Amino acid sequence: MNPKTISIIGLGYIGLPTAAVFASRKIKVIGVDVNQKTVETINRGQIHIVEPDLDMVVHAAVTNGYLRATTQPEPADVFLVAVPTPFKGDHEPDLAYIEAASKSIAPVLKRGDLVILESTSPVGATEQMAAWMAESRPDLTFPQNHGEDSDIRVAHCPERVLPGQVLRELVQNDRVIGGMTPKCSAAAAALYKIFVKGECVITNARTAEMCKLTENSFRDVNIAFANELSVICDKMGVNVWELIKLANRHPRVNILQPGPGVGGHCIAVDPWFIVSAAPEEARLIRTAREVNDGKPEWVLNKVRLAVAEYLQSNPGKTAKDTVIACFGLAFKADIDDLRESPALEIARKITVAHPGRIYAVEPNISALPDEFKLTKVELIDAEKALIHANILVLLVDHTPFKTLSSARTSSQIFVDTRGIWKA
Ligand code: SAJ
Repeated sequence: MNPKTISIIGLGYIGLPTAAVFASRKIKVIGVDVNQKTVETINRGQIHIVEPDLDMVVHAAVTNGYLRATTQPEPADVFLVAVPTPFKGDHEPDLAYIEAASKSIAPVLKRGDLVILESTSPVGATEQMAAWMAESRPDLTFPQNHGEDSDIRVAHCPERVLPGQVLRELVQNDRVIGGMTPKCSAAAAALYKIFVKGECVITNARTAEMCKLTENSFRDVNIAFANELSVICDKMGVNVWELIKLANRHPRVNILQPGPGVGGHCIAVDPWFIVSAAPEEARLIRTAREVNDGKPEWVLNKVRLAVAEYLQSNPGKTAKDTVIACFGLAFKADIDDLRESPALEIARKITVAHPGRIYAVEPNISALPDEFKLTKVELIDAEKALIHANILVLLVDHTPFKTLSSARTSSQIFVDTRGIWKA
């Protein structure tokens, strides 16, 4: 495939890096986003998200004239939809962004165009997207009713890159390509081969949709196993971190790491799309979600017990005199992303419940999120927190936290949710 122009709809954590990588291969890319500020930032050659090296690639793409952003879709040969798919109140997938994107590109579609859905989606979403476009453009034919000979080709190709390593994984990872017809798949595979060094494996749209949901559910279920083990081991007085290291020496055992819960906008969301489609059958997947979602409450109880223990060994002190420091707010190590972060949720709940001083240590941000304004939480550096806090709560295994253990004093009580501090 040799497209002259590619349009990327949604310039977020997936859309922007993808746009920049296509542009770096000297293809004209039109990025479309509903947010005017995002569009202006990108057109200045800057970025609105944090991802290693992305600023350089975007700056080069814009300066060289290959990448331009706009709020209104324009004609192109390929449209790549990378918009969010959150869930609604009862964990049902919310396709509103995909619907809006489909309806916004429909007026500029022309015969021969290829439309690819990259957003993580429930099974059937690609067909639904094609139906929305067909509704708006009765003058064009689509694969659902014209098969191989349709004017417009439609495919699902889920993104699978790890935040923090997006630029490397975009190029190196294998891609699952699910066209609505074999011709759609072939066109999409040819497109990705422009920059993908991994294999482009062809299947149908529904299997590709389920594949992405399966990958994230697999990880969620495995983290839930580790989280459940951590709760069981705590009850039994067994060190779960040592236990997992030992068990993982078995050639067919590979247990993941327990933590304060599962965060981010993917693993804590996508399994619900399976549960919502098969509520009776998806028993393990639902339970894993519940186990992981229950972990922050368990950690909060540990913090309450730590405060009680501190007060017991320091007669005359009150909870108001007790200083708690939370180490880490991000949803995982060495990133600044606070979205759906269990660490942030725990810090927020400590802030509500604890009458004393609270420190937050988060080396990857320069200011606390707005919700902490007007609260007693103070963003300080790790050294200061280690001097002044009585209770240390380790929530994220950021690299700089790993060596802090030796600086603790024996009177400080700690709650280590990541197993990186020595007892
Ligand atoms: N976590 C643990 N223990 C572990 C591993 C992770 O508690 O052993 C926690 C993390 O702290 C974090 C959450 O799980 O809160 C998710 O982190 P992650 O690194 O497992 O995954 P994400 O959300 O950053 O990215 C995932 C990836 N999916 C898989 O690895 C199967 C990525 O490849 C996907 O592209 C991404 O979701 C997505 O966009 O769907």
